[in-house]
Amino acid sequence: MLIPPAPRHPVPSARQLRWQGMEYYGFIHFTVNTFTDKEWGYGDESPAVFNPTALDTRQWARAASEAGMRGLILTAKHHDGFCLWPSRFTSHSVASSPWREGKGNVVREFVDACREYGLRAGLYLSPWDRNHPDYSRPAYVEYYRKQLEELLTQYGDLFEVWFDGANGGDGYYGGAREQRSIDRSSYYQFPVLWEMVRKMQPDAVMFSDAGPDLRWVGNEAGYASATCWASMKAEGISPGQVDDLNRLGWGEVDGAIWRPAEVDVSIRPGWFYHENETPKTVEDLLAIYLTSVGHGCGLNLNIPPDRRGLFHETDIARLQEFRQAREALFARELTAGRPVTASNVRGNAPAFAANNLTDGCDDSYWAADDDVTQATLVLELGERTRIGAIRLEEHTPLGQRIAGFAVDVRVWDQWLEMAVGTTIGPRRLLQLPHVTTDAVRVRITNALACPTLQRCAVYGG
Ligand code: FUL
Repeated sequence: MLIPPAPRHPVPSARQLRWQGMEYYGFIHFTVNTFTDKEWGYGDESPAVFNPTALDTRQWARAASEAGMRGLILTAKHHDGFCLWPSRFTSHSVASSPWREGKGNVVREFVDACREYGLRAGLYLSPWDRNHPDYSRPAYVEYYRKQLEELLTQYGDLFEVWFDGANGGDGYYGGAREQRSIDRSSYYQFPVLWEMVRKMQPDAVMFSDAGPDLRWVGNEAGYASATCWASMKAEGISPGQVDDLNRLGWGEVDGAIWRPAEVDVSIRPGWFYHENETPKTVEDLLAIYLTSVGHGCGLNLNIPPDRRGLFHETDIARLQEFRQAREALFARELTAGRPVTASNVRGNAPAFAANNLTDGCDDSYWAADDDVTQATLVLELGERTRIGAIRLEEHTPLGQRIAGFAVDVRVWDQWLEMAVGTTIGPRRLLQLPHVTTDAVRVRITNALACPTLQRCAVYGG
C-alpha cells in the first residue's frame, strides 16, 4: 500500500492554500488623504474635499491584471474614518461628497471592476477611526461591527479582509480633538470580528499582525527573511502588538499555527499619492519580489491612485517593466516535462516519483521514505544550457519540512555548488549565476520530517 508521508503540523487551510497560489496582488490606498496630501488624516476632513475628477476603477483593475496581479485590496476606510461606500451608519462618507453628486460608491465600482478583469477583491477597514465621536468607547466597537457587516455582505466574495494595528491616539473624534487610548489586546474584541468574517466570507483569509490567517512580515520595506517559516507561535503577538518584529520576518520553526507572511509595501514612499513622490525602480521591485514571493510569502504591492482617481501613468509603466523583468528571469523553463532522478523515492512507488517535480501539477509530488532527511534530485537538461534561476516548492498540504538545501550544477562531470538555502515552504525563487551546464542537482541537506517537493523548475538565463 502506498502511504503518503504523515503531515508535519501545522498545515495550511484550504483558504490559505488558495491565497498561497495568488503570490502577487495589489493594495489601493485612496481616500480624503489623497486630496489633503496626508498619510494619516486627522478625522476632521470635510467630505467636500473628496472629488476625484476622473475616477475609473476599471483602469486600476486593467493595470493590475496587465501587471500580473491576481487581486486587489482597497482601503474602504482608513484611520480618518471617511468611508468609500455610503455606509448606513455614518454620513462621513462618499454620500456627503461632491463626487458623482453624492451618489457614488467606490467600493461597489471597485469590486465590479475586479470581477470584470478576473481579479479577486479584498477590503481594508481600519479599526482606528479618528472621526468617530465614540472611538475608545463600547459604542464604537458596535459601529465598527456594523460597518464590517455591510462590507462582508454587500460586495460579493472577498479573498482577503485586512486589519491593521495602528492606533496613534489623537484625533478629531466628533469634535473632541483629544488623545484617546484603548487597550489594544481587548478593545476591538478581535475574536468576534474574526468569527463574523468566517461566517459571512468563509473563503476569505484575514490579515493582521496576529493573523489569524496571514501575518504581517514585520516591515513595510517589502522584504522577508531568507529563512522564512510559515508557522508561528501564538504567544506575544496580537493585532497592533508584537513583542519582536524579527519573529514575523523569520517565522518560527516550532510554531503550532500555520500563518504565512504577507509582505505589504508601497510602490511609492507613501501609501497615499503625493505629487512630489516617485515610484520605486524596477531593480527595487525585483529585489522585493525575490525576497517576498521568492521567500514563500505573498506580495501586496500598493499603487496609490492620484487626485484624478487614476493610477499614475508612471506607475503603470513601472508595473509593466517590473512584469517584463520577472518574465526575463522566469519565462524560459528548461525542465518542464523532463525526467528527474532521486536518491530516494518513497516505497520506490511511481506515485511519489521525482518526475512529479516537472509535470506542472501541484497535486503530484516527490516524497522520500520516512527515515530519510537528506536526499538529492538530479535534473538533466539534455544539452549544455545557460541557466539563470530556479523555483522550488514543497508540497505544503503536508506541512513545511525542509530546513536546508543546496543547488549544484554539473561541469566537467563534477558537481559545483551554486546556491545554498534553508527554508523552501510554498516556494523558493533563486537567481543563479548564469553558468552553462548540462544538469542541475538539488540537495536536501536537512529536513525535519521526510522531505516532499511538488515542483522544481530551472529557467534559462
Ligand atoms: C498601517 C497604516 O497606519 C498605514 O497608513 C497603511 O495603511 C499601512 C498599510 O498600514 O497600519
